[in-house]
Amino acid sequence: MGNITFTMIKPEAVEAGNTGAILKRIEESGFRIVAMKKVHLSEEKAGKFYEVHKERPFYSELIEYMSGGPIIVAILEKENAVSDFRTLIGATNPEDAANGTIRKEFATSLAMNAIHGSDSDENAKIEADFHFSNQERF
Ligand code: IDP
Ligand code: MG
Repeated sequence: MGNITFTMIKPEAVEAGNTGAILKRIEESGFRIVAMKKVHLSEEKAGKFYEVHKERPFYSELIEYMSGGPIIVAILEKENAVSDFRTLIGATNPEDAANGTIRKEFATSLAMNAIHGSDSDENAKIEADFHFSNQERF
């Protein structure tokens, strides 16, 4: 038993057929999948998920992108889940992402960076609860 983080495989990575390869990287890195599904967020729902970024200049671009196609959402469990997962995915901008990270391998730009990872234990819980009921977690 560890703690949890929340992830999304973003639309362009799903569209490109990278779901399986990314999930393989995640499981090989010691994360256990607690819950997972494929969803297509409405603009309204994407807007609510990213409400913390409302004031940032890229907010409307982000909402359009994240509601532009289906995504994979999942809850992951591991010791130090949040920080270990941020290390695994790499920096927000793939140009700054370290070799061997998921964003280095799969991201196509700063905006289209393949994958999301929660930035704190508190946000991991909020984001997991946004997408999953308790009955969907195993
Ligand atoms: P994070 O995903 O690494 O935590 P955040 O700063 O929380 O990065 O930004 C959320 C998402 O918004 C990023 O993953 C990326 O898709 C997008 N984003 C961040 N900065 C920019 C930007 O300057 N232009 C366009 N999109 C951006
Ligand atoms: Mg973030």
